[in-house]
Formats: sequence, C-alpha cells, structure tokens
Amino acid sequence: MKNESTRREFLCDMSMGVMSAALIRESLTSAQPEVDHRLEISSLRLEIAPGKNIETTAYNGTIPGPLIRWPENKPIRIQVTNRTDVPEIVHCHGLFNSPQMDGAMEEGSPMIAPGASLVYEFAPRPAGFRWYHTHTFAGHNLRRGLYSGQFGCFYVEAKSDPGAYDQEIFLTVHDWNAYMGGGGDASMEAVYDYGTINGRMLGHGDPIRVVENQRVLIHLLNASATLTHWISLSGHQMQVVGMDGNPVPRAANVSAVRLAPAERVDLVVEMNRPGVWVMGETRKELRGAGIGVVVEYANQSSPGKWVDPPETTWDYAQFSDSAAEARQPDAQIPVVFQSKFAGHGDFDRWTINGKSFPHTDTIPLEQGKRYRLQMTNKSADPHPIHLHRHSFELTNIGGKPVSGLLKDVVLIEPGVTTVDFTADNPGSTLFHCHQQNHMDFGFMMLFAYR
Ligand SMILES: [Cu+2]
Repeated sequence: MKNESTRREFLCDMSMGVMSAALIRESLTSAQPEVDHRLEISSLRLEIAPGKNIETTAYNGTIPGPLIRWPENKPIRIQVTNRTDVPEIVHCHGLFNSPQMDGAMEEGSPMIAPGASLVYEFAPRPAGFRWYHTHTFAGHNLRRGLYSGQFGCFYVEAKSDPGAYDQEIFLTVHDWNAYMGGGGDASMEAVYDYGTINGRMLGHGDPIRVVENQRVLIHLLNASATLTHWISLSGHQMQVVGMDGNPVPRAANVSAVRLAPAERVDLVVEMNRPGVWVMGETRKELRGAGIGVVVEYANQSSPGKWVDPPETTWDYAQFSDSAAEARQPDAQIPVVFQSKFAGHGDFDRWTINGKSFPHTDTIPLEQGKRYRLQMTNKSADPHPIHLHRHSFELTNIGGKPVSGLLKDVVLIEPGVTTVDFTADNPGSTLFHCHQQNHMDFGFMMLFAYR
C-alpha cells in the first residue's frame, strides 16, 4: 500500500527555523515518523445518496475527514500526504498557530507538492470547536479548494469540561457542484446541485439516534465554500452555548441558527419531543437538495417529519454582553470592502482599501496592542470575514455596541462592523473573506508584526 521508498519529504525553506529542523530530522532518521494523526489527500467518489455520486477530493476517503480530538497545549504531529496531482495545503482554522504551521501559503506556510508529505507540528490552542480545511486557490474550478470535500472537525479539549450533556455529535454542512453535463465551470457565481450533512443527502445517511430526555451537544460547522445556511431541528429549541468554538457570554434559545461559511455553533438540545424529525435547512429547496439529517428517538419509526420554525432573525448581539462596553483599543484600522465588476461572464474582483490581493497593503502591527478593525462593507452582499491565528471580539454591529463575543469569522452586512483583537501571536497574519470565490479574486490582506 504505502511505498516508503518512493515517499518524498517536502522540505521547506531553512529560514523557517524550528519547523524545518523538525522536518529535516524526520526525513533523515525515520521512514515512518512518529505522528499522532495521518491525513491522506486523495480523490474520492462520494455516494451522497444511492446512485448519486460526487467526484471530489477528501481526507482519508471520508466526508468529513477524521475528527481530530486533542488536549489543549499538548504537542501534536499530523502528517499530511498529498496523493493528488496538484499542490495542497491544510489550514487549521481557529487555532493560534505559527505562520509556518497555519497552512496558508500567503503567510509563508509551505505547500505540499503532489506525492509529498508534510508534518504539521504544533500545540493546539485555544480549546474548543475548530476545524481543518484546504486553503488552496480554486478560481473557476468548482472541484478545488473549499468546493471539494477537504474539511474535517478539530476539537481541542479544555483541561476541564463540565460535560453537561449525554451525547456529543459533530455535523458538517457542505454544498456540491456535481459537474453534470459538462457544466461546473463557474462563470458568474458558484452554483450547486446538491447539499449534504456529513457527506450524505437528507434521508440517506445514518439518523442521529437519541433517547427521550437526553441533552445532546451538537457541534455544527458550515463547510460550504460560499453559501450561508439556516439550520433548524423540527419541533425543538436549540440553545446556542458556543460560537466558533468559544463559549458565548449569553446562551440563548433559538428555533434556527444562521451559519455563514466557516462559522460554527455549539448547540445543546433537550430531546423532549419523541418522534422522528428532520434537522435541516429551513429553506425547502435546499432541504430538497439534500441538506438535512434525520433525528430518531428510540423506539420510534416513521419518516422524518419537518416542521417550519417560527420566523427567526439572527443577531449576534443576542449572544453577547449588551450592558458592558468593550475595552477601548490602542488603535483603529479602517478597512473598506468593495467589488469591481470584472466583465460579463466572470467573477467580480474584490478590493480592500481599493486594492486587490496580492497588491493590498500589508498592515504593520505592534505586538501587545489591541486593535479595532473598522470594517466598512460597501458592497451589496454580506461577507464572512476571517482573521487567521487570532480570535476577535465583536464590538459594534451596524451602530450597535456589543462586547464579549469571541469569534474568528463574522458575517458582516453592508455598513460598518467593528471587531477588536490583540496582536499577541506574532508573524504574518491573513485576513480575508471566507467565500472561496471572493478570496480567490482579491478579497485578502495581510497583517505583519514581530
Ligand atoms: Cu465575501
């Protein structure tokens, strides 16, 4: 199966210091390095429903990739082998890693050449629900990057976990372009044929099996390349206890959650309505495309029932401290997001402060300072904005001051949103829209500090 004699080590630039040393040591001394996890990137024909197949790329042949569960601050070694014919890279989203280990080429992390292996080595922090995914350019290829099946959950365990639940479940939402009939080349926008939760269309995967009166903790990730999703569990309230892996200041009950690309929520659900229910997209056409999973109580058998949730609005402020005002920052960083029409039949170009990546200005930071990112969205669409290697605190949403909510992705509406972060993890730091078709077309920028 694995032919070690043909395995090539990918050696990165010597200037990368500690990590290079680790890689070189490994390449010299061991054919089969001591690692904690192995991820193999290879093509996969995924059967999302009987007879419905998606040609994609995945980790270890599964969608999502294997759950990585690891204690906070305990060193981990993850060996990634690229069995595809294009360079790849794995980003651990929401972790405070070094630029070399973060898995973003723009920050200086190495790409993994076809046929090569790379060991990612770091001590994961902070605790909570993180995830890993490819960070490649996809452009017009709707099989590459985040359009593919290259994503998985990464759960960093806190030293003490109150564990006030009976069952813990990880759910990943994804949209697929099936490349049917020779289509699939995205012209104006990314279009999808199917959606799945944990790689299966609604009704075609294993149900979530529960028992009456159980408290179930659901870790829900939107791993879509571009779409924001609304998810509801028929007949049940869901208590939002965490966002992007961090406990929220105010846990609140909702009938539906809104998740932008790359956002996560931790939900606690009291299973108090025996029956067989559908948890899925609130929009009928997206459930019809497959986004849903059946929740089945013990000793119940019937088709999963869908009940429309009451009209729900999503406001980050309902989970944050409304009373307290956030601490004042040391400096403000204004950033303006705008689109530029790129011509008929092509994706729009995106700009930050008038420039498209890689021509955007790199903004210097000073270590230890707290910055307020004042983001003005001059486009007509909301954008899921992501900061690498740091968390940020939401401080103002459309004129409303908030505090206490720590996230790593925020969906910003047209208008002004501010978030604060502390420059406490030196090095090159990528800041971008998480929509693959936006980041690929200019919507990225770097911060830099020592
Ligand atoms: Cu965007």
